[in-house]
Amino acid sequence: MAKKIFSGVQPTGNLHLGNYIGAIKNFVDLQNEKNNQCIFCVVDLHAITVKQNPKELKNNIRETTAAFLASGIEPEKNIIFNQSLVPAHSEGSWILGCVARMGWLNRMTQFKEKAGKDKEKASIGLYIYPVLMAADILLYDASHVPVGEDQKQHLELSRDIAQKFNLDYECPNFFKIPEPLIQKNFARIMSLKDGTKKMSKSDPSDLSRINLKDNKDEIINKIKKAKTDNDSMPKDENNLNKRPEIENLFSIYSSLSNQNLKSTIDQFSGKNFSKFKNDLAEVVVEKITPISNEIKRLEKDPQFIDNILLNGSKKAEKMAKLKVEKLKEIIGF
Ligand code: AQP
Repeated sequence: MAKKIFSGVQPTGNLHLGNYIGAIKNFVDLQNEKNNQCIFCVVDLHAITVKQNPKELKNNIRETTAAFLASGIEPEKNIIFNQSLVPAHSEGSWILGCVARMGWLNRMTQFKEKAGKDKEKASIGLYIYPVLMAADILLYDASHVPVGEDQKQHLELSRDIAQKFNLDYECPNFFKIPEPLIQKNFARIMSLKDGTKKMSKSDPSDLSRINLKDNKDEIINKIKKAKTDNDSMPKDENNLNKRPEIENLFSIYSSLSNQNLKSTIDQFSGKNFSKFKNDLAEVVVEKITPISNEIKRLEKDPQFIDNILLNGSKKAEKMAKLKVEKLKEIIGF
């Protein structure tokens, strides 16, 4: 069945292997499925929920777009744009914010994690981040939303908002209820330094992640330094969940080699960790360095990237504006 896909990535710098395996790699697979219509958004309005340096933000918007292109997302086949070029996202978000309930938002674990202990000082934008995400998705009648596991809760909130709006305003099919598309395997890539923490752009340690712009030597060095444990090579999947660092490295190898965890375990059974790390580095270098080189090449031509975003935003604007107009009519504006 043809799907209408919407997904976004924040232009907050340091795009990493987790973003690639958990999101961008799937975007490429989805664009290649017959008849799918895909909209990929650089969600810059989401990025400013935490303070950004304006110059860096502009560069990061281009870098994220370059990462889409370098990973194989084709601008002719899909819509690629940045959120702030389409005002309907902000407008829709306000209206949906009047539908969402405080109790729902209070349950969002990402806010709790990102706001930390001092939530009084967190921006209101960070708190209502999932409402903007709901607007992003619902304004395009997206049927499916590919996200990493960490975004599942936000997607469920989008579904709740859509259902409540349809019910409150007695327009049963106005908002399409989107389905999450979460990979069954390797949905969450963890830090190379701590297997219990997700790999993240904002981790202060650069050694915790493989950046999509890392070169060969950086990748090899980071994998060499990745945390392991003192146990022997796993022989099966039993107990692997008690060895998060090992499970993570085996997951990365499996995902990039397009094989399941069991095949990777069998492949390295009886071998030592240095052999495994060498082979892992080889697989990561093979996958990531062409992407890294292409991102750097594209970044030398900012005008080219800006044109892609501008063209994409014109197509996106047409759809989102129409939906907001209908939304306003239903509300009574
Ligand atoms: N570690 C991860 N494993 C799998 N998927 C991941 N994603 C992010 N981290 C991992 C997925 O990548 C997509 C884009 O994410 P984002 O950049 O919009 O937001 P994020 O989840 O906040 O990314 P970070 O790296 O964790 O940033 P910070 O450090 O700022 O919080 C999403 O689909 C996400 O699931």
